[in-house]
Amino acid sequence: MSVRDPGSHEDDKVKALEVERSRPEGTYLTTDQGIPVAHTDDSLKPVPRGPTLLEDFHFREKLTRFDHERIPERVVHARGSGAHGYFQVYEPLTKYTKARFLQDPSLRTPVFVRFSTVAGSRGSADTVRDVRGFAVKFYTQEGNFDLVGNNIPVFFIQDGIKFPDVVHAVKPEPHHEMPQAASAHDSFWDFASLVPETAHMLMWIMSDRALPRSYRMMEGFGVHTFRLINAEGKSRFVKFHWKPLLGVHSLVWDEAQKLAGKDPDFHRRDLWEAIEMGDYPEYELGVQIIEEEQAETLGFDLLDATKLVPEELIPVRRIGKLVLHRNPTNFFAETEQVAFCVSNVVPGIDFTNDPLMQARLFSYLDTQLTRLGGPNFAEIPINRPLAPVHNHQQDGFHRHTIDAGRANYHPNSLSGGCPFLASTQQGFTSYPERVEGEKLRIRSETFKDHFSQAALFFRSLTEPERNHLIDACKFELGKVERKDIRERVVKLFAQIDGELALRVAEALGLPVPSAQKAHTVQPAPSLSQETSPRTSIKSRRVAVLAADGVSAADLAAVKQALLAQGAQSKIISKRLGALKSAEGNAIEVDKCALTTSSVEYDAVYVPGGAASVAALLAQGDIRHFILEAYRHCKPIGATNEGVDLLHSCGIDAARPGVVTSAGGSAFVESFIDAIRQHRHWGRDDLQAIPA
Ligand code: HDE
Repeated sequence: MSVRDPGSHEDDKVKALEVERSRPEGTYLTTDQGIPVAHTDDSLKPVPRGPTLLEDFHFREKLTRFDHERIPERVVHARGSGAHGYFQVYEPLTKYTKARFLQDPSLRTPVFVRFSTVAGSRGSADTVRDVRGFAVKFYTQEGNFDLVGNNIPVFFIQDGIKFPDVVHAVKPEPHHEMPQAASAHDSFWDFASLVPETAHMLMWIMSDRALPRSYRMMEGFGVHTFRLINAEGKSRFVKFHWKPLLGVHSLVWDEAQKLAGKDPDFHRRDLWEAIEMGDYPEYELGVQIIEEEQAETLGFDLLDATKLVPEELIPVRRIGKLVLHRNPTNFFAETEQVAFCVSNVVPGIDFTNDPLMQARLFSYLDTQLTRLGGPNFAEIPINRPLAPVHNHQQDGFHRHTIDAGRANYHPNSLSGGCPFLASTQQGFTSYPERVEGEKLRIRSETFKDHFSQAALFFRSLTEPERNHLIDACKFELGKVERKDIRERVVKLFAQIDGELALRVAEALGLPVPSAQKAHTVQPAPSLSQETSPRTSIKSRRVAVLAADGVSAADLAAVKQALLAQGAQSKIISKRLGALKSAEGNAIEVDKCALTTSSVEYDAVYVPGGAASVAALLAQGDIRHFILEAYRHCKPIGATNEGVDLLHSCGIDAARPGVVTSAGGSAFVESFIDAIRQHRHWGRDDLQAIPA
């Protein structure tokens, strides 16, 4: 019988972790030494009121362990959420790479994914304006491959030596440690205005991309150019992409800020609940493959991480699917202790000379030494490869492996030469790239253009998206106290786009810079979120506002139709318990209006029922709920008397995304279609909405 390769089945990692799990069922309490404990509520002392005795080892152990529970949080990406899953390639990629996990479509490679924000501390809110991390650890048969990406395809800086500077600038200011998880402060914009290479990334973080609706609805990018190497040793450049099957969707800024208070765990909860409910997040892995000769013709440098390759230039080929189907068992053991390292690649994948990537190849392993307390962090269960590990590395803090034998060096004869070297076909061999040049601290001339792609991104957005971006700039700079910094930023914006600079300058009461650069750009629609598929309402949350006397018939029709499309509806009322419908039956309330808010939902529905609507009309919270959802451009549906409630709130049934009718299947279809669109930006009366 052949033994299956570890890492060839989706559950291999979960099974490997099972050995490490400790379950309390049927056990008694013990010390760390396994000594049964009969009493844990009082320390040992001379009765009745004497001092605690030093010999109380149980007391000392319990307190000591508690005192040492914390490890340093990640210096960036401290706040995160993880999930287990698997990756499966659609067809063999043999032509491009020898990586085994990309050869066999029947193989499900186990993965662990961690999503994160960058700037905030571990306890900060999920919905802040920020880049999101999208880090994937593939436990392949040839060892771990970590694709440590972000949800934005470019970065602030071109050379990793500036990473400490950009991170210090965006993190809370050193004198008073404020503000938490926010770029809207002087030091960030001071840095940005002095470092023009930030221009392109500034456009992305001021855009809706920095406010994802869900980790399940954002793209991921490897950012750097990598190499794919095939068995013949041929190298091609590659950019990695993750495409969410639910499409790419965002929150709006006012909503994101409110959510940060109402539910700071909004993204974490969304991911957890989706997986618990079987709505497994899915993403396709995409590649842009670029021949070495082609790289010379792109008009920008592939080694510059402030540049992207527009899909219109080189299409993204979707090569496989990632499915997240299991929540971690323990947050600390898995999500907190997972250690991604950009340097973890498998044969068939290699690095390039991108100076940002080069710094990352050093930094990740280095940071884990402090964060995880020594060099043996790869032995922590979540980090341990499924592929066998044999080498002469030894000792250090927290060593688990017990190495047998006398030979802890290579070459040796005492262990018969083992572990022996893999063949060059099997083992990792670096791509033999030719390198020469003088050693100098100089930026390549090919990295000099900081504005063309910033302009390309800005001009590729739809008008509502551009408005959001400009509003974000007004907000951020409105929080900057120093006028000279604001002025410098506006001058920087003028290098990107005249309209951007003009509108931001006007809002800040600053003169419009005279020197403006006019870029002739051919918009790339793929950069706009609005082009992402709007095919499904799966897992969207619809708030149903109801009180006693609600029409059970209206409610049942809409609820069933939403359910059939995979969406959820939650009945919200003034109190928990059961409502009595107009027809006389009992309807269980899901959420009490006190504990929930419109910002937690994707759409609102008001069913008919005269008594229900009259009761809702008298509640300011409910009117606010509807108006706030309207202001956030969410779909709003109402049937029968429910329509009166919208009218009383001043919402006109003819507005975009407002769906009203006397019920029936036509209503349901239009309402579902409105939810599918996600947000309805065409509402031009939003400034007047008091919510
Ligand atoms: Fe990171 N980054 N980074 N980064 N990064 C870390 O590693 C670093 C960069 C990214 O969920 C740290 O384990 C340098 C780009 C993610 O655990 C640290 C540079 C991209 C995560 C580090 C960058 C990323 C990190 C902190 C510039 C997108 C979270 C804790 C050269 C492609 C991984 C840790 C997780 C985490 C260094 C820039 C993505 C300090 C030096 C560009 C998703 O090693």
